[in-house]
Amino acid sequence: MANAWTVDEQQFMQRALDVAERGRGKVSPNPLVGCVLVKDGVIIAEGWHDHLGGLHAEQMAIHDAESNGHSPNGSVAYVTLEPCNHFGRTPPCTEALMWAGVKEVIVAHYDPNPTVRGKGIQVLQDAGIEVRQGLLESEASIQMSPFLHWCEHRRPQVTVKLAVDANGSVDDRHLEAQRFTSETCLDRVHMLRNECDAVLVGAETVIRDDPLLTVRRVPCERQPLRVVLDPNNRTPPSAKLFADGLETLHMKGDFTSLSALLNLLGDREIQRLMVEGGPKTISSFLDQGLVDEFYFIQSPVVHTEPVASGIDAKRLTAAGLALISTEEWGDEVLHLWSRLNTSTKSNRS
Ligand code: AOF
Ligand code: ZN
Repeated sequence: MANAWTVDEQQFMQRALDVAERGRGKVSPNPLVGCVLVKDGVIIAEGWHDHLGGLHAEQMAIHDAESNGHSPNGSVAYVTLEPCNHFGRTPPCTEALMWAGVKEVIVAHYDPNPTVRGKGIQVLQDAGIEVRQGLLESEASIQMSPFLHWCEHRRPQVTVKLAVDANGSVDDRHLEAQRFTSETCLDRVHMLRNECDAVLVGAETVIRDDPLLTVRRVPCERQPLRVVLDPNNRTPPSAKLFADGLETLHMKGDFTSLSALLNLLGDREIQRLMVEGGPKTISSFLDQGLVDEFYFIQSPVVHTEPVASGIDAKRLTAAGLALISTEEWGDEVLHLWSRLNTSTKSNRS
């Protein structure tokens, strides 16, 4: 029987989810986590996991209360993830909550990390702290989906980005290689890259576009790992991405199993992989049922000598994806397709 949550409780957890967003792009391989402390129906402190190695959300919230002159003693903590009970990069949050005198902890999502898995909740309950779990759980699971996916499958969630013209073409043979989407759209793509741990393209894209595949238009603390699939060893050694000193994983030769590649990236704690092109590479991921999210960007421009992408709604549906939202990204329209809100399962073999 699900808990019946009050409107206030839902709003407090929503605030915890909102502040967790402040760590976006900075905490991987940790999840985004937010926490608010509530006393007498009012939020007295907020905390979030801000960057890898930084304080956990609960500890930041307790600090926040103290530095604002509030005592956390007797407060209720709303946390988006089950508090940890282990010494990792920080001491256990369970101890911090007990020491602070928090009387109740409300958790959105349990922590599937093998070092936690219910132990955090158990320790709090053993100490006489009331714990309730499940408030805005599915919202939290979407927010921390790369972490949850990696805990379950030990391989990255796969996010594809593809930009097409008004007729579904990815390129104009008539022109030198050039971007056809707007500046605003490019900003959004860089934001998305910044949320991913690795970016993958095929040799074709390196040969035609000579891209850097770095995050440049938004602040970035750690550049994603670049992965180039080059089965026929065609990538020129002079390509820019081999020359900037950042790491590139160059998969030369007959590396046919994308599934094995995902396992390899998972072993490196890559939790979210962005596949940026081109259509041949993207098609291979779709055909093997390996795509979790698809950012399909449609531009109003019309190419003179089009190069058909071969990817449309029918194809995405066949790959197990569903259209979940449509929004404007500058001059373009983003159609976001996903399997994530129907299932977090994928297929590690
Ligand atoms: C929490 N609150 O804000 C976060 C938690 O390496 P560490 O010490 O930062 O620990 C990382 C693990 O702790 C991570 O894999 C996840 O299980 C949990 N993250 N837990 O209580 C937080 N970020
Ligand atoms: Zn913790």
